[in-house]
Amino acid sequence: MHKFKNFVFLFIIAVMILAACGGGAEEAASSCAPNCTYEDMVLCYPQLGAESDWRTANTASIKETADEVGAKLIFSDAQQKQENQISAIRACIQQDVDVIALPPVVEDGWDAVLTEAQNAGIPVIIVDRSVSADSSLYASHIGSDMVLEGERAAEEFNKAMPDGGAVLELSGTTGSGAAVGRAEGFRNKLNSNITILDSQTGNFTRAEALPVMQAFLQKYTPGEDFQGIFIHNDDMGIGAIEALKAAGVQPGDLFIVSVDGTRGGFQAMVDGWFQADVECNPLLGPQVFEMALDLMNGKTIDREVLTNETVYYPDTAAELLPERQY
Ligand code: GYE
Repeated sequence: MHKFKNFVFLFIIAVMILAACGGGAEEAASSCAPNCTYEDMVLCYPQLGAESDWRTANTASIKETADEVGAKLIFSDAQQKQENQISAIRACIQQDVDVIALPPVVEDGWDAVLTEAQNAGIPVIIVDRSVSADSSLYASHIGSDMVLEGERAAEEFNKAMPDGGAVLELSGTTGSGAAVGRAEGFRNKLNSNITILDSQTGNFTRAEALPVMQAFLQKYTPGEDFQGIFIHNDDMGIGAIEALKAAGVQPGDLFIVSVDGTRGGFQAMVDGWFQADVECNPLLGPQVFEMALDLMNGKTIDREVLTNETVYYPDTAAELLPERQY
């Protein structure tokens, strides 16, 4: 009986400890809750880099929203290096920010620093790309459905190449949620009579895509060995076009589908190089700040917020180009 009482006592203690540690999104409320305003907010945005026009637009959206609502923003640029993002997060934890909004350069390797933020009682919103960490380590994810984007791209090739063919893939940063998701979606939906002849990364940049495309053109003859290219973002597409032009390829010789829908991508459609551009919207600032405020006020938030997106085509590109915000 004595032993049993001890057991019950220890069990109750264990339950109490677990209850105290288990940080749900709603428990992370700030001391100003439930009346926190944007003036109370310090938001940390350890941006992953400045690799593309998409990224530039994302940074601008975050900075503009902070200014508009009157919140304090701690912004940094990790130059596409995860270790820099991790150091920036640690610095933000040290400064006891209210919320961290993290656009992760790659999917893996976040468990330790997310646990540190959680232990410090700072909620983390994962923005744009996803993480592989357990979802109990962050409050929510706001961003695009990268798998769906890859599927949409595949459907364009299926329509354009009903009798099959071969395509090249210029993929984004290795291990990034955007590249992994787009590659997966593309393979999910691509008809079995269309083969992926080769796939190489251009790290989402113009500068790195150019030599990758040049190397492809050394190895494979356009029109003969491959009829199309799936490119994971517009900046790499623009780098690839330079290589194609230099090799004497004409707009329309190949069926090219890109992702993002930046002004550069629209121009490439106007010029006849891209046959479709799958939208990926970088203007996430307003949603991020709104959710951050809800977290500070202890409100229940959605664990996943996906952006509504479409596919753009050359027939409306010239008309839409002047209105593009990025
Ligand atoms: O497509 C690309 C950028 O993660 C969705 O990153 C983002 C991607 C975007 O470099 O242009």
